[in-house]
Amino acid sequence: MKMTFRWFGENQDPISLQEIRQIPGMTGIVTSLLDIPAGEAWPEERIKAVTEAVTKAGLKVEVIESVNIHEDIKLGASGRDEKIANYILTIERLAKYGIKCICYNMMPVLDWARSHLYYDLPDGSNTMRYQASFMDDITPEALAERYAKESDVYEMPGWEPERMKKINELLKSYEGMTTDSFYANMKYFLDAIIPHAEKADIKMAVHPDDPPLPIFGLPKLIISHENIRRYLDLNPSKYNGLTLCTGSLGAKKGSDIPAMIREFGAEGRIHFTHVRNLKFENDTDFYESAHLSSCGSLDMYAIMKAFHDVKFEGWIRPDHGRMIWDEIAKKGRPGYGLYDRALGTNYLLGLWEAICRNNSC
Ligand SMILES: [Mn+2]
Repeated sequence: MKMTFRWFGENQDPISLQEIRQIPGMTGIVTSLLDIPAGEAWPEERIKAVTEAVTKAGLKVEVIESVNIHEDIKLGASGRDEKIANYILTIERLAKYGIKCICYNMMPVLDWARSHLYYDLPDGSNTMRYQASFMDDITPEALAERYAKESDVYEMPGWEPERMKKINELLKSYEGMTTDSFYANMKYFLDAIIPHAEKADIKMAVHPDDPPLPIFGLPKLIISHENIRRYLDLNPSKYNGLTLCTGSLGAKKGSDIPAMIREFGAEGRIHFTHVRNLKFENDTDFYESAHLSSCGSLDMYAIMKAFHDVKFEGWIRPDHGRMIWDEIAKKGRPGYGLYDRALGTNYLLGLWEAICRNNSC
């Protein structure tokens, strides 16, 4: 298991690589080039610059999160072949600089969504929250405006104002899309890229839809054990794998995350994992809690034990944390402050050490 931390890049993140390096047990960085639009090939000099900056800081970058998928690919639209060719170019260029895993998602139109970015908790911290009734009553434009106002220093990936201008057009393009045709479009993409990922030795790791609930009538496919199985079966290569995100899968009540880890992990299909906790307020509403089992609704010990039992050797990172210790003043990206994720890291490493010692490995 290799412990990593998400860093959004120079001028994109208030947290420095030096601060991340000081987290005990931290070895790697997960990053991206946020300004390159989906569908374009990543310029080699940019990849070189970011990997060199991370190496210079004493850390390693082996995972990219994310190389985003253009809507034409998800929709099976006529422009998809050109975008797929650029995706393959990006895979080949990333491989030259030591990248071993690419995280991406198949969420239509929108990236992850929450009703509240800074929801106050009784202990004085704040966190992200998902309240279903709030989401039912809001338009995508109003939600984007709210995000822009609340997170006013950094644009939220997937919710960029430029993109939001075309939101209704984008939503419309999914009208009439059936589950079968969506899977067919995914298969077309996977069959095109996976042979190149194999050659480049880069593991592709799809991230589940977050949250695993329908928003604005859009189809949500990567949300459950059954759907993940169908996605992995679209292309049987081990290079077609999963980013197991406990917070995304866990937001669907009743999901048995340890069972998924045991099944997909034993098959060597989990390459990357985001491990975080959340606290259910009722069947659909939740807020993102501190990582400890006692703070949320997920059993973090059972999750880490399952990873241990399948001999997980991929990359792990703590995921969204709360904003604590006046961090809000530093304007961290929602969910991506330094302190709570650093605490989460060490909680996960503590669980791991105890599990390993108890199992004499
Ligand atoms: Mn995640």
